[in-house]
Amino acid sequence: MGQTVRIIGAPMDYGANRRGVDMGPSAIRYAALADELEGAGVEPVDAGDLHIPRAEERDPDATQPREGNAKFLREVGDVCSRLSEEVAETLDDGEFPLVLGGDHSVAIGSMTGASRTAELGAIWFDAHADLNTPESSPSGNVHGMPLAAALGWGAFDEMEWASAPNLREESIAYVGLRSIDEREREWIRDSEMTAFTMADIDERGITNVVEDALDVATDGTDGIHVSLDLDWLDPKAAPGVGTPVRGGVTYREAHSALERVSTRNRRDDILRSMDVVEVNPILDERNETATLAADLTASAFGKRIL
Ligand code: NNH
Ligand code: MN
Ligand code: MN
Ligand code: MN
Repeated sequence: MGQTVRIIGAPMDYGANRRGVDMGPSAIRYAALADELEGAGVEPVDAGDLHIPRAEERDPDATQPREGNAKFLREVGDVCSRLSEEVAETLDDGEFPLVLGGDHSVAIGSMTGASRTAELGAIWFDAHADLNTPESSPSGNVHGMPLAAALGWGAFDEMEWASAPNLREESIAYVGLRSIDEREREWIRDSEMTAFTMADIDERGITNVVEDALDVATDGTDGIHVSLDLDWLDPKAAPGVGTPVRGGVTYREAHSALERVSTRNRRDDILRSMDVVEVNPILDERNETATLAADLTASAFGKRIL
């Protein structure tokens, strides 16, 4: 048997603008994630779900940053701190942390945990840039902020749970961007991050773009975090997400991308952690988006057609 992959459910929806993503971990498990992983040649172990109080029992505005707006900030901080511990412990135990969201703010916990004892690169498969700070956010939803949080930008600099200790801008690559807020656009241009938009994929093809993203994230790092937001895909392929944006990657492009990740991983042992987020079963059609999430994860771990 290959590597042990520890499945960690983070059924949290505090960071999203609507309920439903808290059911993501159940839906992805129901879509036979464990069998898919076994088929890919790794050994899944399920650590169960983090305990997450229901949003209705909490006050979204109980804690606010010094400036701006970030709903359920205290709750997100609490969950991400616990998740970070679990991810770090998984790595200590020699296993691979696979985090099932939940909304994309879980990535703050994944990345802080995975970067405790290693320089971390990151590939962000997403329609969105997730680079808002509480000051710039148009929505106050923390799922639009995880990269800013992990980089310690804006009001996040004083939140100890948020910053990833060993994650540098220059080791982050976006793939598939198509919905960027005004301030995010300026910040991406001024930053050292690498951003491949849908236009880059149109022009150069998904495999070239992903190879370049892998070069960026692996250069000078000890391993990479792969963050897979299902709204990265076109809504035709992945309807079960809270913030669909037309013009995303196709079913085949998505598989191809994650197959590139696994091919590189087989060669250079680069994968350190991964999260699969934003699956919303309430908005889905026959669990199709969760099924796709499970399939794509298996592709990242080496599942092949033949
Ligand atoms: N950029 C918007 C915001 O910050 C939308 C973010 N939504 C996402 N991100 N689903 O992946 O609110
Ligand atoms: Mn242990
Ligand atoms: Mn996202
Ligand atoms: Mn998104």
